[in-house]
Amino acid sequence: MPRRCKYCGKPAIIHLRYANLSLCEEHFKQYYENRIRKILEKHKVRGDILVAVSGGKDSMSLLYALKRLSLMMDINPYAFHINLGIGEYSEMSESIVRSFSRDIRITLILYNIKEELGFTIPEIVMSTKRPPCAVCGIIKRWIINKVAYESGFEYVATGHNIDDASTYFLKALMTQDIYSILRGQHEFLQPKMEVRLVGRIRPQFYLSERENMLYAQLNNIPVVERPCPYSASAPIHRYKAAWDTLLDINPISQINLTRTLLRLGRMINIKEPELRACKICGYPTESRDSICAFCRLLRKTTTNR
Ligand code: Q46
Ligand code: ZN
Ligand code: ZN
Repeated sequence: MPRRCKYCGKPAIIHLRYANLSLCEEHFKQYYENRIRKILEKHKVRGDILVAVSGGKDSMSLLYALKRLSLMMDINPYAFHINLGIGEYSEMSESIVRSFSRDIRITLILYNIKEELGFTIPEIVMSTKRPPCAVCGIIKRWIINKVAYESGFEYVATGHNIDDASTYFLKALMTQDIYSILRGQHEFLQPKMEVRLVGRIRPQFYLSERENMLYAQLNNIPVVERPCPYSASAPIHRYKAAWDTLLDINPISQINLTRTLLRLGRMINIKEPELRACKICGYPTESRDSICAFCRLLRKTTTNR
């Protein structure tokens, strides 16, 4: 027998096994936006929020949901996109983010790394010989924090989902990376403006890629169809694939693993690393020699040119 929506009895378009919940289109959209709203309310995030938008389904759905929520909450989302210089993938991403932000009337801040830093991601990868996604992650984190800080934002929202958080933990468990397990992945990180560190909120932390994709489809949100050419080689994607089997056995296993390890992290409560100002860029770093990972990468790129 076809499943029916728990709230109105109409034919369901999705069954969320982790919650044993069937929903029609209207109630799924409501459920999705409510989950985002609750995370913002829980952490008292309000006012201007810089939303890091890559053009993928997670961040584009986040931007749209925040725009809708801004009609009923005291939040004001701005879109932020970084053109990473990864060939056609970056050109398509920028164009989709540009047109979507314009369509839903959200101010877009654009950052082109070739123009601002003088190098594209492929160029930095070539000269440093480091794994592309590790390079890209360091560069993006630094840029997002710097632009948010200099533009006066207290919070940045990113499109991390439960697949990302649980895979981070799974990989850390499989590689005995105890420090990453205890440090965790969090739905919220407090701003520390005194050390130029902007707060982070991940409103889709407990939503899955599948839910984000469905929300995007139901709202006709455009997304970049082409994957980043580096994504297939990233080890994290291979760990992600392992969840298909585990979720089949236990549909709430991703959420449970994430919650368990976060709880463990709180119980053990490791000392927060001391942050120092990087002596090159002035942004915070944990590094003892006071040179942040971003400046180290850029220095290596310039030297190896
Ligand atoms: S853009 Fe950058 Fe991703 Fe491409 S290089 Fe890797 S991290 S896969 S989200
Ligand atoms: Zn319904
Ligand atoms: Zn630096």
